[in-house]
Amino acid sequence: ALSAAEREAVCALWRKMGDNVGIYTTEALERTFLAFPSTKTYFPHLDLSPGSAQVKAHGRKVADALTHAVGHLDDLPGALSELSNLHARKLRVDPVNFQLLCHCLLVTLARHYPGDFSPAMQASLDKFLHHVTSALVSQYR
Ligand code: ZNH
Repeated sequence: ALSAAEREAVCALWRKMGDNVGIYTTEALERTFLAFPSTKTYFPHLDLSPGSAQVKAHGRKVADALTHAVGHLDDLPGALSELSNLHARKLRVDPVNFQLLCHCLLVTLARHYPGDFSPAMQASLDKFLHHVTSALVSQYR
């Protein structure tokens, strides 16, 4: 689990982001699709071109799920169980792809919050995203 200091770092950055979580999650998705094109195969039904309204809408949903997770750091598996079920059984996303998206989320946040992105902040966010990923892939078998 995250230490008190790690939680505070994640929560502080989330408070600072406010309404921008959706914008930055969308940027992270765009970076993921560009840097790791194989991730696009899960979205054949969406327009993935830069600036796409569909990617923006999807980014907002993923952002809301991340914000929900920040609010439930004590029970991520419980808070994300429905989403885990969706990704495992219906979407069948290979777990490796979560690491790629998480990497791009870190890069995006480092770019927009350079002054906040100390090594400790990076480690805290990485741990948070790792726990989110663990929760999301917990129903894979
Ligand atoms: Zn996912 C969907 C979240 C990752 C793929 N997602 C989704 C949603 C959400 C999410 C919230 C919506 C749901 C509903 O609608 O109900 N994801 C998420 C998160 C994460 C993720 C939080 C991490 C962090 N995903 C992911 C990945 C992938 C994916 C990595 C691949 C690559 N998803 C997906 C898909 C979908 C989703 C395909 C569906 C879309 C549509 O719209 O169709």
